[in-house]
Amino acid sequence: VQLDRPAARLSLAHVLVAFLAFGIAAIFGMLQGLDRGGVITLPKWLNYYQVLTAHGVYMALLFTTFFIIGFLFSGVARTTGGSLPAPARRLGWIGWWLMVIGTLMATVEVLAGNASVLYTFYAPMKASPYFYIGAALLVVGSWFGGYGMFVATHIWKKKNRGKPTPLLAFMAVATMALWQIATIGVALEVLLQLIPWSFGWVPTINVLLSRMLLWFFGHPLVYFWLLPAYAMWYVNIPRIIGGKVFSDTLARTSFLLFILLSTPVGFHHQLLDPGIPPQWKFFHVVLTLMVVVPSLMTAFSLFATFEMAGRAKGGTGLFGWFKKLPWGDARFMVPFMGMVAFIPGGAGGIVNASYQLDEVVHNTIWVTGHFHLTVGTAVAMTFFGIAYWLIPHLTGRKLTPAANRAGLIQAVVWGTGMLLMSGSMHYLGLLGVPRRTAYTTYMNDPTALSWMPLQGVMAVGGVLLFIGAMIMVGNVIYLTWFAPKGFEEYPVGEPAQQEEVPRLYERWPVIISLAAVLILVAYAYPLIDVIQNAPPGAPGIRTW
Ligand code: HAS
Repeated sequence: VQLDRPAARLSLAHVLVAFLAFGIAAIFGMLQGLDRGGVITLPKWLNYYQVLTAHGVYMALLFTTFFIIGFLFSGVARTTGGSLPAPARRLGWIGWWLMVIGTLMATVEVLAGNASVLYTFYAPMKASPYFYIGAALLVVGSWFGGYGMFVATHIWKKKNRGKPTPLLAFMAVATMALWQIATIGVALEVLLQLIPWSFGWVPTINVLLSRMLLWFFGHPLVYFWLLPAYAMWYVNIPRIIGGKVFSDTLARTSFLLFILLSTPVGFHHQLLDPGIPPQWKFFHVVLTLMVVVPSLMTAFSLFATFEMAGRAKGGTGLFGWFKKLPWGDARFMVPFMGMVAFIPGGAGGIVNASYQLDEVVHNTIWVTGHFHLTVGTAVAMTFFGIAYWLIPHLTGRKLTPAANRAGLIQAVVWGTGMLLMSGSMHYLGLLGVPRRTAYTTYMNDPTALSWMPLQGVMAVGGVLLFIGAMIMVGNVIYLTWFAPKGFEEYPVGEPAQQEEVPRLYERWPVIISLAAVLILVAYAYPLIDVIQNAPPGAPGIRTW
């Protein structure tokens, strides 16, 4: 199935903005890495915190959100007949414009030095109101993207009564449903707290409440990044390796578990925050360890998919099937490297989530290492792998052997860069090195001086990542405008066996209500507590 032009244009518009943001983010990333490592000193008008904010916002918020919406739209179109109904496309374009306008507003403010608040924009650090409005537009725009996907799938369902939604479209709906729930937190924070406060309409802000609302959003945000990568691993990879989807129902189950469990866990980012009773933190820790389960199911399912495909190709013995996988195909190899990185990345997450262990690593550069393995390697490399077939499919071109080779080289450069950078970050974190600080030797303190060699390794890793990013951007430009014309397959795997999808799996009101109940149990009391008991008059801390 070839996507028709209108659907392809919508998807491509998102993907191209994503890679533009990615390229800019990579430049900022290298600059802040070199500054922190003491290799260069950034000027006052473009200081470390400004550049770090730009890097975080562009990479973690813009690259991901634009790419995800572009990819998921294409997945819905591909599995529901090759096109998107007009109302869905209209919603998609409204969303795209809102996101672009929001991006431009936020960019101006960051570059002007009015918003050096990092990508988590914690109060009481204050940015210009236009930065927050830009962020709000980004979120609202992404909602429209989600509505577009809901409408497209709904129309398909009406025409195909009784049939389950195709797996990839189901995953798109699940991801965007999760996103709708997650963004309630940040929307409330930005609209009711940050914007009025930064305009000066209210004198103070309830910092504890703002952090709680941010992390209500912040953890499901990471699953909003992860689930499209999982969709690729579950649905596209089997076809690329010449195999089958191990189990359709298992894949759907893991996505539903993410909807239920990814929000009521935010306190694991706040285990060291004041104002939250420890029993509530412990409750969120328990739920966090439960949200690990769908990832373990995914790992299991991937191993099964690989083994089945390898054996079908004649691989024998305990590991003979492994050799039969298409190691020279960038569409497989690049995401595979991401999967491998996700094993230590996920294990690090479990360390973070373990209440007592987090006391060791919280606010150290270990956490930065953790998210460069998860979002920076597992998710980003999967998105690269998607780009190698999605972009030529959308532009009517071919992934040439040269572009494939460039993809493999890019992956080695990126992977090595991450290994050096993230490895050093994890180690330094255990020594207590703080995250989010510009270059400092703490007045030549011997302990701080002993960190410097590894900070240098981090900077070398950063340079490699920059080179990798530029190869990627070059490949995106090539595949969009210069590769030879032709047809590139949009790979979608078939299930290994026909399974009856339980009807409950598509009863969205029931699923969302269940998620709401869990959220209420996990958050209602602490939220009321933090609103009612905020110390009035304390500087920078009051209820809205
Ligand atoms: Fe995390 C902090 C806990 C997953 C991103 N995380 C962060 C931050 C980010 C982030 C950005 O509990 C920093 C926020 C900030 O700026 O302050 N995280 C977890 C847990 C998981 C987890 C329990 N995180 C992610 C993912 C992210 C991400 C995914 C982005 C995409 N994280 C935390 C905690 C903190 C935190 C605390 C706060 C720390 C602090 O103190 O501030 C779990 O979801 C992880 C489960 C994953 C697995 C791995 C499954 C493996 C698979 C691959 C299979 C491989 C194959 C290939 C098949 C259990 C599916 C095999 C081939 C071979 C050859 C072997």
